[in-house]
Amino acid sequence: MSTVAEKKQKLSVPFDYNRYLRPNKLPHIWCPGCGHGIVLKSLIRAIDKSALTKDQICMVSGIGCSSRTPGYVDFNTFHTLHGRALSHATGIKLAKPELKIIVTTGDGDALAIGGNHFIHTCRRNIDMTILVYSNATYGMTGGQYSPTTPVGSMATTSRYGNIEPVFDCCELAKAAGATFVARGTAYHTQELERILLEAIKHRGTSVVEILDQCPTYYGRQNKFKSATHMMEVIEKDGTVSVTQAEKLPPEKIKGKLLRGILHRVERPEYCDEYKKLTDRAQGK
Ligand SMILES: Cc1ncc(C[n+]2csc(CCOP(=O)(O)OP(=O)(O)O)c2C)c(N)n1
Ligand code: SF4
Repeated sequence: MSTVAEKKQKLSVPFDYNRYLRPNKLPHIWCPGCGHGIVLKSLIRAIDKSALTKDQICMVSGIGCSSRTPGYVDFNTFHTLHGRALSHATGIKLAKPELKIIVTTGDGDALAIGGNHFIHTCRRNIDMTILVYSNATYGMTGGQYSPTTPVGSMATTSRYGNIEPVFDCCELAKAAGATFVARGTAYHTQELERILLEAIKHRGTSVVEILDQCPTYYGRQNKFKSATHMMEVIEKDGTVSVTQAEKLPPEKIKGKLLRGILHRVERPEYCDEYKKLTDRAQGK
């Protein structure tokens, strides 16, 4: 057990993110105030706590601002096609089941063009961690509405307000068969770190929806004053933790999204079943 003085000294040593980054790929492309970099810091701290080595991890993405993440980290990485991160990740996992696969994908990448891959990955329960960066917009291509853009919101493609209802990413993942489902935000960084660590440790498909902000498009188009204003309204005031929600009356949680681990069950994992099948076919 460490003493109070030892704990204080530990806290005063800044965490060395550079150990996990590729300095020659920096600076990154993200705009000032974008949530994607904040999420990356929580993710790196979670990976550090997981005891996985850098070589044991393969980070895969599609295309989008959030999908640029694998370019900046010193793991095995694969930047693929828009909406196809999960099909590539599935192939990598089947070829090298010993790797820990972490997919970074936007709400557009995962739930619009990649929606089909998303539900079938969850259905198979293949061992990978999918982080859906949910900023309610297509950031990279100029702020078109996405499947998580709230009704009434402005976007490049909805000048009079979006009329399409949103996908609840977590409910979708759960219904499709994911065995670990959680939601965090870029505002609650320490909580996000804890959620990501649990998601990484889980065997099976783990999905974490992360509410983060695109001040450049969603923020400006919807008259938010700043990135911090977005974080306060959408991520802090717009959510409530599952533990808090249990103690609050229904009127206090109405209209808010739940944060925390929302679903965790055990179910046969795809690579294990595939190995059994190939062994059987080979008469082993
Ligand atoms: C097949 C294909 N269709 C469309 C595009 C254009 N495109 C690139 S990124 C993107 C959307 C990105 O939005 P999201 O996945 O939510 O990520 P964000 O940029 O918001 O982090 C689109 C439509 C593409 N690159 N390839
Ligand atoms: S356009 Fe939006 S999502 Fe893309 S880097 Fe800028 S703030 Fe982030």
